Amino acid sequence: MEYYQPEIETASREELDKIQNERLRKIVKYVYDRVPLYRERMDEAGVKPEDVHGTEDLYKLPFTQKQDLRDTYPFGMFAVPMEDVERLHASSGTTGKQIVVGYTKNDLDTWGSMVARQLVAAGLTKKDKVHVAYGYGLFTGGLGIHEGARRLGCTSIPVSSGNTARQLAIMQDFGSDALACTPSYAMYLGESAQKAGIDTSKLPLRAGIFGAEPWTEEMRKSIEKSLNIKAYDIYGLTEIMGPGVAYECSAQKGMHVNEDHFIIEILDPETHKPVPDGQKGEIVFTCLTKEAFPLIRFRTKDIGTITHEKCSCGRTFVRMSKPMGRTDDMLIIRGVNVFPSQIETVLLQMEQSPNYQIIVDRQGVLDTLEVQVELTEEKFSDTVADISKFEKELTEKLKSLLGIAAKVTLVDPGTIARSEGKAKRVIDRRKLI
Ligand code: DLL
Repeated sequence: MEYYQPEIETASREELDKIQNERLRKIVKYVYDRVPLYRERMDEAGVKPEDVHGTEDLYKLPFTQKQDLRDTYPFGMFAVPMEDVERLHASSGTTGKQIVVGYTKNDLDTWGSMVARQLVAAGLTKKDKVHVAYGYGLFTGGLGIHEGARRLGCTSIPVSSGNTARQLAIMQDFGSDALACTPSYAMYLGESAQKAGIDTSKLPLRAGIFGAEPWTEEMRKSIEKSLNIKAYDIYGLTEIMGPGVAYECSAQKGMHVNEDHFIIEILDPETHKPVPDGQKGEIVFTCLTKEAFPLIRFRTKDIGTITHEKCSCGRTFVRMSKPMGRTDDMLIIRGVNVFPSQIETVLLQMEQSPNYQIIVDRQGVLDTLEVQVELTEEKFSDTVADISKFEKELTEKLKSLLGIAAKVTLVDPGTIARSEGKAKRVIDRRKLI
């Protein structure tokens, strides 16, 4: 069995506990001294850094969530001055504004080795060429995998996302050994390869490093067949580290969480108390080593389970399940996080009726997003030319805010069903879980 850092990936529970306890004490003091939000929250809760001796005291610490990042936008929760920040990344927040995170040089080094662990767990070595088709840019996927491939000594092929014909040509001509992208894009690449008559069994490609969105075992099988590879799941989120938080090994029975850098808790979303292994709850992470942007007890809103059972691969890190849903309304469409409230923001900016409905579907292997917007009586009486101008403007605004294209369908006033309780804004016809 190959590991990237065997001494830590197979460390005993006692050693891991010791590392976590020491690092937790240090990071709690670090954030208390450097980030006003933590100092205020901890003072309010009557907790001092010295009250936290180890993971058994985690429950004393206040939670953080996406809203905190929005409230302190852009850099209010950074723990180092900007001169020590080597890179910024961002992702969408619940309304128009992005949330921003930062990495110091050491953070980028750690990130690289965590992703390198994933690549080794997927059977890669420095001899391999890693085709990175996650988006490069503020999204953590592209540059995160890139950092890991670099760290392991692989040859990176930084293709970024899009332009499927070119992706396939590169895969054939350069001989990519591994493909890293969202599972839905991998499905699309597989389907396109078949359509183009490419015999994937003749390609060197043998592993896929897929994550950033929910995907099923059926999708895994279908990708493995069409691309003739073994597909591995990886999990991460912008706020914590992007890809590099948890990864599958050859056993493929859950994702190992990099416990020397993160503590995972599974909490009952109502009581906030830990649930036993195997029971569903909200996934909460604490960063143990990050310098620029260490989050303590960050509520991911992802629902999942963990197990401490021994894994046949020899790794001792706890394993988390695939996320089984979310406690909020975040949708992931073609790998992009979309909140219904972002759409509402655009409509309100354009002084439109707040009656809308979002329809997410899957055509072939691609997610589709349609926004049905009810015209106001006033707009309805406009000329056809005016209405079509409005439709165009709305389409453009949505695209620029969401980062993906949505089909806008304007409907007559009063036609979107009114609800007596919570409005049902989203109809998701994809079968993902
Ligand atoms: O998606 C980071 C990432 C990039 C992970 C590349 C893996 C590979 P965000 O855009 O902030 O970050 O989205 C994070 O995506 O809270 C989950 O809901 C979802 N997610 C991420 N990985 C998986 C996965 C990146 N393997 C949000 N399975 C998370 C299911 C996933 N959902």
